[in-house]
Amino acid sequence: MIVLALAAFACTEKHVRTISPEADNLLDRLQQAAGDNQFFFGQEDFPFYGHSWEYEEGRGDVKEVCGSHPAVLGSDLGHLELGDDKNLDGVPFDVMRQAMIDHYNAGGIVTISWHARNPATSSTAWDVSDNTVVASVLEGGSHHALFLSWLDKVAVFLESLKLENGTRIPVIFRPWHEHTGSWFWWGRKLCSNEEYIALWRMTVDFMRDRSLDNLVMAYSPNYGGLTREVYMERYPGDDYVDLLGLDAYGDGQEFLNVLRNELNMVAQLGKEHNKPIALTEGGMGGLGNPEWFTRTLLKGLENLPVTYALVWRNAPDRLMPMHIFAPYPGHPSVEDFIVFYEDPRTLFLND
Ligand code: BMA
Repeated sequence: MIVLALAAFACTEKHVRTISPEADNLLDRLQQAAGDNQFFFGQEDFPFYGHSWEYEEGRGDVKEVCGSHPAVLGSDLGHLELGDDKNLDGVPFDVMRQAMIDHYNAGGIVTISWHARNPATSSTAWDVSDNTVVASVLEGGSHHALFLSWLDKVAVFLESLKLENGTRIPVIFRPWHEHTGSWFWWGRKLCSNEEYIALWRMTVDFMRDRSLDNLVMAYSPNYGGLTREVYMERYPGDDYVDLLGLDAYGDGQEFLNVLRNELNMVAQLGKEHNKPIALTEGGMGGLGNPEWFTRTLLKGLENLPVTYALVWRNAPDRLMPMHIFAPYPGHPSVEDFIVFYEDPRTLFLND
């Protein structure tokens, strides 16, 4: 009896789950938006660069099209694990930190993903040459110590996201995403369900042991072929996830049908598990359909309790031609985007 009681105490002492008032408030804001049949619009990296500019204070492609920045700022921590001062897309971490704090102060929402490099081969997150990598970072594995040092660097960054009064800003943290596909070293064919869940829990427990209570953990499988079973087969548990996501890229009727089906399923799961849901990543690469925002995105989310939708980055054209997911001034989808912006269901930073 005594032994059991002690064990239970030790268990609750370690990995304690607490959520800061700011993170709790963020969850409430998300649920409230969905309750009002609205969603927050977001874009990856929008304050750092756009189609034809880089690092110019105050600029933003979306803002230059409709008058407001997106409500959600997404950015990625890839290469932080290497000790670099810029992320995998060249964004200095100091600039990123300040932009996140400023965005929160302006009323916005911040989300972070992490395209961590392959810890076994030192190549990119997309190196799927070896299916023992996840196992190797878990306790007892050959890359466990290295991986803990990576988690430490991420924790240090997350700890630094604070206001002058010391309050940490709430962050939707979304590691190990699109795991139902097999293009990242943590993908479906690259590890077992048990290994994936262990990777996720180890990540969350590490942050909890550092008292990081400002994180809203987002789980985001990839669009396509998602039955309930597939969506949930790697679910780390209600204590380890705060938001149910979906990453979905595409256009056209077939895409729309599947998107709505899968979001419906995620919405049902969100209801059962009492978690907000979101389109955690998406878009139409190159934005070739000038009516994508109203005909695909708005239609895709219609009457579903999706709390936010984040489109991917507008990379500078000189670096990646037409790697764009939102309009910039002069783009053929500007007119349609303004209709999207003015729709009472969409929430931008100005809202
Ligand atoms: C991908 C592309 C890459 C980028 C990565 C991480 O979808 O945009 O160019 O490095 O995301 O942001």
